[in-house]
Amino acid sequence: MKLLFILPVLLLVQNKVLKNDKDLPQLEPGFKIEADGKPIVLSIGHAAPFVIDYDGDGIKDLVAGEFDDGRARIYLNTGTNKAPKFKNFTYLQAGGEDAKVPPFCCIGFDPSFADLNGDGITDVISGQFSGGFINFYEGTGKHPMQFKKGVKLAQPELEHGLAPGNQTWLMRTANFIDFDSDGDYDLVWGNAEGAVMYTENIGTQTAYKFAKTVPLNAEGKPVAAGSKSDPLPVDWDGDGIMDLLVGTESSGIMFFRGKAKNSRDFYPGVSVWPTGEKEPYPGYRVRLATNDWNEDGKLDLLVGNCEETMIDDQRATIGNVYVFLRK
Ligand SMILES: [Ca+2]
Ligand SMILES: [Ca+2]
Ligand SMILES: [Ca+2]
Ligand SMILES: [Ca+2]
Repeated sequence: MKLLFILPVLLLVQNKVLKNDKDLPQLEPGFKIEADGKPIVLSIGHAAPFVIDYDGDGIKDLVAGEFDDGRARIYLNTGTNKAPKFKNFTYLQAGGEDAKVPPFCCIGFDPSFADLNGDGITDVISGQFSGGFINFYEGTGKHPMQFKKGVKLAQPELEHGLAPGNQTWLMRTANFIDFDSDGDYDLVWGNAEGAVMYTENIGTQTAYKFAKTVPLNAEGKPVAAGSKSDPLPVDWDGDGIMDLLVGTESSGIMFFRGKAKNSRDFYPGVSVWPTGEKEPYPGYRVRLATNDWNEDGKLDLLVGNCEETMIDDQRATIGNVYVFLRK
């Protein structure tokens, strides 16, 4: 009698584990985002996309970080929300000049937009390779967006030095999101060793203060995503529970399905691509964003990559931004 009562509950829980490919959100073949009829090419690669209405006209725009000079390009949308079109770009401005982070190894400008200080104006943040530093550019409220000169976030937890042999603070890919749904922005970040870390904001909406960093887990063990992880917390399967998409060095993208609201524990990671399918883009070191790109009510995936090529007979790296629409 007792068993009969418990069994349906167990089945319900087990169904949440991805059993096979049909449980994966299905994606259409991808395409490269173009500007003026040609694919956008990010200099020295490490393309890091973010979608936001940059000029405040109600139509979403594209921000794409790149390695070269550690800058971020702004592509204003000359089309619509349903059918974005881009022409040319300008560089993201802070303190009256191009905002730059120190590009090194495997990360250039890696933008995350959030109103971190809660003044109603969007700010922009980017991690960097060395020292675990996070660059904070406070928004001024102008349209198109303008930012104050960058500062390193002044929080002890965010200022760990470069300990010999410790890769934890190297290549901090920082994403700000309200992970625990308490109204303030928390920090979810990846690093050179492929971990996914969580630094909770224990301050208030207007005065951030960060707790000690802890790992995010899969089945109770710290998430291990190969190396050079770029985690993106998002409800990817649309069940109301936050999941984790993690871009990796090898070009793969892992999907960790969320177990419960505000839980730091996730189901085991699987590829977002069906079993046996190769990633539908060349290169490696992918950076992710999600957005309903074609406004059909379904969340789509944007992937920035890094790819080796030849420019003027010299070996070089470039990056593109791909869109994968949800079926
Ligand atoms: Ca702000
Ligand atoms: Ca929060
Ligand atoms: Ca979910
Ligand atoms: Ca869509």
